[in-house]
Amino acid sequence: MSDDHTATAPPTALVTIAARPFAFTFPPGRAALVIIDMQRDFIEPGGFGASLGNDVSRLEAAVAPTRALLDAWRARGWPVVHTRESHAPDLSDCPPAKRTRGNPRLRIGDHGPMGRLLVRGEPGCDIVPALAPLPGEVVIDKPGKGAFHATPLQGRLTAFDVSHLVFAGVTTEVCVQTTMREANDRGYDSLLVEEATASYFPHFKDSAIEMIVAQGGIVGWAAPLAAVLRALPEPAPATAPPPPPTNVAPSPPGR
Ligand code: TIU
Repeated sequence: MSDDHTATAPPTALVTIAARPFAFTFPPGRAALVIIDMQRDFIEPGGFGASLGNDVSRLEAAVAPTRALLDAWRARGWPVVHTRESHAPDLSDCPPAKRTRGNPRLRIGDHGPMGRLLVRGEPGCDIVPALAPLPGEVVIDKPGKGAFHATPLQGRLTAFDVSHLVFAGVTTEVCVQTTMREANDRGYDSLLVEEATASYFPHFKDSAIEMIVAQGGIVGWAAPLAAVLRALPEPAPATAPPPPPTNVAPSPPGR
């Protein structure tokens, strides 16, 4: 037995995050990081969020913490899912009730400074550069607020053999909370990382987190970023290059 209590835990040990309302525990690799709608249309001026009259500068604070999570998941080779709230160019997947509600400056599909609002392929629909998906990462285009509605998300999670979801993204009380509720009803345990989510209304963010963790985690868990990062096992070392063959004599110097 070793006396070295700082030794790295074996890779099969459960990950245990100090969270509310109690510890969030998952087998390594079986928690997907789900990043909700970190799109220019919500975070930058001139997009969909601004068209609704919101102060979009409030969302920027979630970008760097989300990047820290993304780096941590990528370093461990764990599953990452990005979502985009988006519609087909002909808006065939946008219910009229969604497009016509209220009195925004611009509606979904209208032309703004970053292209047509919330339309796939337009610059505003892209994920912000700091969080751009890497080739091979799952990107789910979702016509609703929830990421399970009318998307292949559940099948992709099943293919990853995922049992737990760790959430980041915007906005806390709209697309993040809706997706966490959908996930809860589908049997996933979900954790929201507090600094990695934001709302145009800070008190809505706080209230949404309280709603999620209340009643013994009626929807899920919440934890600060530091508690998540602290709990993760060390990433596996990069695969070393193969050693040089030993049965070949080295060339003499000067040849
Ligand atoms: N308006 C608002 O707060 N959110 C959305 O419309 N979509 C997402 O939350 N992604």
